[in-house]
Amino acid sequence: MSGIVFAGDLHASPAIYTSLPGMQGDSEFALQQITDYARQHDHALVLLGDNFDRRFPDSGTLARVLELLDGSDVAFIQGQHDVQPSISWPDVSPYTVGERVHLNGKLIEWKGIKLYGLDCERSRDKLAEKLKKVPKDCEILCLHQLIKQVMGIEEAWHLDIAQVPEHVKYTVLGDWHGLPQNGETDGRKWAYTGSSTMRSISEPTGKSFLVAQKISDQIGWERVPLLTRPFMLNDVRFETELTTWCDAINAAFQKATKDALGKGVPLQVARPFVALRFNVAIPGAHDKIMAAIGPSIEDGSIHFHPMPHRKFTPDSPDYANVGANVSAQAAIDESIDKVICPELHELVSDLANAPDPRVIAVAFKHRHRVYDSPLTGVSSG
Ligand SMILES: [Mn+2]
Repeated sequence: MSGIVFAGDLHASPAIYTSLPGMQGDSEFALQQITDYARQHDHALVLLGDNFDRRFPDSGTLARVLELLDGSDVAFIQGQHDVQPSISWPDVSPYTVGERVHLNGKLIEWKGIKLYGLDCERSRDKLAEKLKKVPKDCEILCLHQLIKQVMGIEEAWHLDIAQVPEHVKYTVLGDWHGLPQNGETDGRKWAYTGSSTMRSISEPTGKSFLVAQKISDQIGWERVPLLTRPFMLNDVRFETELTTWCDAINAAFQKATKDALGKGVPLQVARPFVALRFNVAIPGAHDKIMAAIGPSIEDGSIHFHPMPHRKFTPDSPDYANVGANVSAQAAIDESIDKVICPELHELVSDLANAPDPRVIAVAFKHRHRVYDSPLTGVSSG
């Protein structure tokens, strides 16, 4: 049974990070997997915006994307990254094989499913107006928006999903790069695909796309994982940890590369992205790291992103030598700044060190007149 593949935030571009121009091929490999899957299953494809990383993509990226899309029926909306007021990028090829539909304000029926879409709209008022015009028979609405139900913070969202007309069965959205999310709000079902490639170190590394199929008048959904570049993020706070990391990193990244190649990831994308957050107070940290992995960076076996941790300043070199068996007090000193938060530091230290922490809690409550706490039955006296 053929259906529709929905993929979001491809951000097609040669390289992901400007600081690592040699790390290439991630978005192309993601699109390759998506279009291969669509063709193998005779699915149509919907791209949910930010299909290109820039409003003016480089010609090589544009050519490769058009080549990969060729042969599939593709509908798309535009995100804030790739929006063009006149002709949109997936539309520029005059030799397209397969249908190509810019879904902004259009209703189409593919694979028995009625789809409607809107380009990214950052004005809440304008978006609300546009949503009123969603046709009555639209089954899946495609948007590129951050919704209230996921963002939480008032300033961060553009759409309350409750604004989507009730007759819409499903809303599928791009724009959210975080963990895939879906839910139901006031009877409206919605889902984010999540981004197809990593754009920031803070994103989750697992990527996926969604597939909708209509079976006996019901739309069923499936989430399909994408293969991605191995990502290795480590934290090194003490000298002993750095030594361990330096001893183990080469074997670890070689295994990650081998595993990725075994799953069918091309060599260019199988080379791990290694990020290391390390304490700058560790003596000779940079030299030790480079002695361990310098040659592997040099020959392109890994892409290295150093993250010197400046919270630990050289004025406090003792942190580097606390060792692996760190005491509770040392951990507290490290996590809570004694100068900035003296009261919190004192409370947590007292709680950790007291034979009976309840005594500290009671004393604290009295001192701060927190008499109505629901936590205990301690009398305010
Ligand atoms: Mn995006």
